[in-house]
Amino acid sequence: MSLAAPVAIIMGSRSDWPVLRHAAEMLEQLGVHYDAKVVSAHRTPDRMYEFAKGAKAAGVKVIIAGAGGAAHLPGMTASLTDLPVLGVPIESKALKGMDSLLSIVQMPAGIPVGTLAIGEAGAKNAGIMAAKILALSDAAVAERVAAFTERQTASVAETVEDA
Ligand code: RP5
Repeated sequence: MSLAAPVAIIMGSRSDWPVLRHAAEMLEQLGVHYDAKVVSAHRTPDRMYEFAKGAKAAGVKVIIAGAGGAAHLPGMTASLTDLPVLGVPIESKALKGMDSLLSIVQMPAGIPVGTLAIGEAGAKNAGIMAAKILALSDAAVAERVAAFTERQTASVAETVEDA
């Protein structure tokens, strides 16, 4: 029995929400339910462990994990669950998110994290990617993803006259 929304958005700090909310908004646009919570690999390791170990049984299908700096949350979460984990590097002040990106993307073979772009684009794409994963077994979500892509294509003007 599913107890949780199919997508869980977790983030290392409340300060990551202004970026991760773009994933949430994309999921809302695509009609996909999500839960969002702060789960820090460093400050709340027990919460991370409990979440990652329980997510699948609770009905979660895809995890979006955003973190910045020494961004261990996506990789640690992936090591604790069979669910697909999408990592969103947060743009850090000191190193502009390169630290976050490299921390998330350079996983050892055997523990994959699907790493997206740094910041807002990565968060939006994580939302779309999560919906596309669900769409493999949910025709209604597949239709909404296809409609979103069609609308996006139709919105791109060929001319630059009014740009
Ligand atoms: C990481 O440290 C978080 O994901 C966040 O991006 C970064 C800074 O966190 P705060 O100091 O703003 O809480 O764990």
